[in-house]
This record gives sequence, structure tokens and C-alpha cells, in this order.
Amino acid sequence: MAAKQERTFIAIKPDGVQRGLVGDIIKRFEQKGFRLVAMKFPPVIASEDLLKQHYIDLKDRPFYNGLVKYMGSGPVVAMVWEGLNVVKTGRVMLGETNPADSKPGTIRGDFCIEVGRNIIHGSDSVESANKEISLWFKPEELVSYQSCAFSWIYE
Ligand code: IDP
Ligand code: MG
Repeated sequence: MAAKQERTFIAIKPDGVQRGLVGDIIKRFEQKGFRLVAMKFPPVIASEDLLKQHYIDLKDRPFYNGLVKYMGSGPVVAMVWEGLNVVKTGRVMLGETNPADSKPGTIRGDFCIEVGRNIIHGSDSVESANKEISLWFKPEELVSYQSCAFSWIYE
């Protein structure tokens, strides 16, 4: 089972931080059974360079500049979570990119309204998770430890 563990990059965006949703969001990942392996503390105001790199795949989209500005407009809480299928399941927990299409019970479905203020980022594949984790964190900032609840969460 340990071999199937993977990691995802989750970031609470400036609107999520300003609106006081940090605790609620972390709580959902904790309650699910995923394991926190890294978190930037204090929260960081990301540089334009970092954000441009983070969203490089979207560089030709009309909202790219606004997105980079929004993401740099205040502190973000950058985290790495670990668990079985955490990339895919994390995306399900986030909801759709556009909160209007997100079901109640998802983070975006419960806490926000517009696509340009959708409060949270989550990696969309294992490959992009690895890229994003190495962009935001140094290897020594990720901690490996055994969860005492492991055998109560996994068969
Ligand atoms: P994702 O965050 O669900 O993976 P992406 O398509 O990767 O969605 O887009 C990255 C971010 O860009 C979104 O979370 C959202 O903040 C922003 N974004 C996406 N589409 C639009 C748009 O049409 N207008 C404004 N912002 C957008
Ligand atoms: Mg994306």
C-alpha cells in the first residue's frame, strides 16, 4: 500500500486566505485521511516569476495576466498532501474549475462563486503535481513520517 502513495500540490489562493477559509480547507484534507507533508509558514506572497512558471501552460489564455496578478495579490498557503490517489481525489474535493459547475459538498461548490476567485489550486495529474511541488518546495521541506492512523485508513 505504501508504494501506491502519491503527493499533490494544494494552494489556498489569496481570496481563500483573506476570507478566513484556511482552517476549513485544511480540515477537509485532514478529515479525509490524507497526510500533510509540507506547508509554507508563514504564508507567502508568491513572486510573479514563480506564478508565471506555475501557470505556464495557460500563458496563451486571455485571463493569464489577470490570473498571475490575482495569485500574487496576497499571501497563499502552499501545501503538499499525500495519500492513495490524492491527486485525483483532491480534484474531486476541490470541485470544478468554475465554482458555478461545482457541486455542494466540494470546496469550490461550498465557498465561492466566480472562476476568477475560486479560492484553491490543486494539481491535475501526478506529473504536474511533481513539477509544482519542486517549483514551490525544496526537497528538505517535505517531511516523511509514519502516520499512526495508517492501518485505520488503509486496508
Ligand atoms: P484549475 O485551477 O481547476 O486546474 P485551470 O484551467 O488550470 O483550472 O485554470 C487555472 C486557474 O485559472 C483557475 O483555477 C482559475 O483561477 C483561473 N481561470 C481559469 N479559467 C478562467 C477564466 O475563464 N477566467 C478567469 N480565470 C480563469
Ligand atoms: Mg490547473
